[in-house]
Amino acid sequence: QKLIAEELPGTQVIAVSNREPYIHNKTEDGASLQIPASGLVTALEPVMRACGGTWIAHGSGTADRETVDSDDRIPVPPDEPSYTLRRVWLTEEEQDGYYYGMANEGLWPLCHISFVRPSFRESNWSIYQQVNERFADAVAAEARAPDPIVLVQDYHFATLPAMIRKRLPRATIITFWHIPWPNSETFGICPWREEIIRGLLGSSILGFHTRFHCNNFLETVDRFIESRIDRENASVTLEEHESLIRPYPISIDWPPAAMKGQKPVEDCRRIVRERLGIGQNTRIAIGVERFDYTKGVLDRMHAVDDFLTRHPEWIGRFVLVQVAAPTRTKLESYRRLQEEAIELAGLINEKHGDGSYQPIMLIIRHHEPREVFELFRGADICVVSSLHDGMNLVAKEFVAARDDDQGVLILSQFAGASRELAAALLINPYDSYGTAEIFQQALTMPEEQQRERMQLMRAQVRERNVYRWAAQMLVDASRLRNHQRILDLA
Ligand code: GDG
Repeated sequence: QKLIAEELPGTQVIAVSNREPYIHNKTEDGASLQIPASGLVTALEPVMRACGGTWIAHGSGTADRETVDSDDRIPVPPDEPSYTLRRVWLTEEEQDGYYYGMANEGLWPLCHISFVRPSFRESNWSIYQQVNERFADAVAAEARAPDPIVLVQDYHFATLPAMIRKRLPRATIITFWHIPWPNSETFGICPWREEIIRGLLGSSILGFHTRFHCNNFLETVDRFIESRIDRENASVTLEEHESLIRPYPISIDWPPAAMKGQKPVEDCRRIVRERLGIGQNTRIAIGVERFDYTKGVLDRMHAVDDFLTRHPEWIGRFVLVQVAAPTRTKLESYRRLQEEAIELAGLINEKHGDGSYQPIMLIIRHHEPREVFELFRGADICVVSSLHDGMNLVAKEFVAARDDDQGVLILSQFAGASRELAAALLINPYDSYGTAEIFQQALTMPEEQQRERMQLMRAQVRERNVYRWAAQMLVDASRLRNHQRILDLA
């Protein structure tokens, strides 16, 4: 807020994302409000609360859909409005082509190394571009001045930056790509690689979580597009327009809103065990995610199997509680993952469990952030075993939840978060044997060592919180705008 007031006085901020921060669903007695399971929403929401402005997103709830026939605007958050939510309502065909087809069957598996084959259909690509045009219209309609700051979020909008640039040439467009950017050879299999790169280069600043992903992007541009690349400054100039390519490691609010009103850790430990029917002396490892094949949920279960086979003394005294929020269930690959996970949990429970003890508890439903944090506080270990992940906010949330300085984070070396949280126990999730041994190390780690590791990680997340993520982008934007003003004077 202060930054906007001091560095960017009077500047309007417009954010664009697919997911909306508040979903209104129809219930028997009116409407209920849901906060979606999404890393992007977790990160951007506190920033928008602080900056004000407008957030444009696809309207996904069932409550208002019938009452609005065009895009609408509502003040949010509902309890304490501080910015505007403008919803773009998409038809089923638009959602199928743009969201499920192009974004989630094409770009998502293309950018994550998880060996799921991406599929590209011309019809999806054409709807993807049409939907991006609709969002560009919404941005232009919301702009009060010719030069707002527009925050474009993620792989749903690769062609949007150039479309906004056409409508608002003086806008400062900051695009953030929340998922990894693969190497040029991999990206090159996308039939529309050039159009996507050109679309993104409409941005003033293009951000990734890590420098590694920035370098992959520059290498991809170099290979497929005629442009000028300045490696020293990490920028690309295409048709007189320069885009800065920068790493901005995303993070969470500190302290996170979900920490408000949490009971002491002792109480959370007891309550969680009582609620789940787990013995008070049993150790709990917690996993929380959208049920996505990149998160390595099956690999984590295999590691539990190996762990109990090699260390049978933990049978009856250790449970993996896996919370999985259903996501993209319209897609076959996601439905299959759920089926496989249920089956695998069943097999492992049969192998190591009995009537009263089940080593894997799979809970497939959406949880509210408050419940997720209570689970973090009640657990002994948090397991993040992503096969590939841009950042991973669950890891940072677990750390933020542990104000008792206890608990062990097991973290995949293939998640962006592993670069910052080096005090976690790092794993290769493909190595089930190695991960099993890390479980053993985590369960036998002395309290003093837990404290030291946790304190190091907490200092890191506290310092590099989500406001810092946003502030770094906005400071860079402000520099660009000042530079533009100097050019205008000349
Ligand atoms: C993408 C990138 C990057 C989980 N279950 C529920 C729930 N969650 C929340 C978690 C966390 C968020 O969802 C998940 O964030 P992640 O960062 O772990 O993962 P993605 O959704 O894949 O996010 C990722 C992120 O964008 C930000 O740039 O870090 O790499 O893939 O906050 O607590 N939230 C609710 N109910 C649940 O059941 N409300």
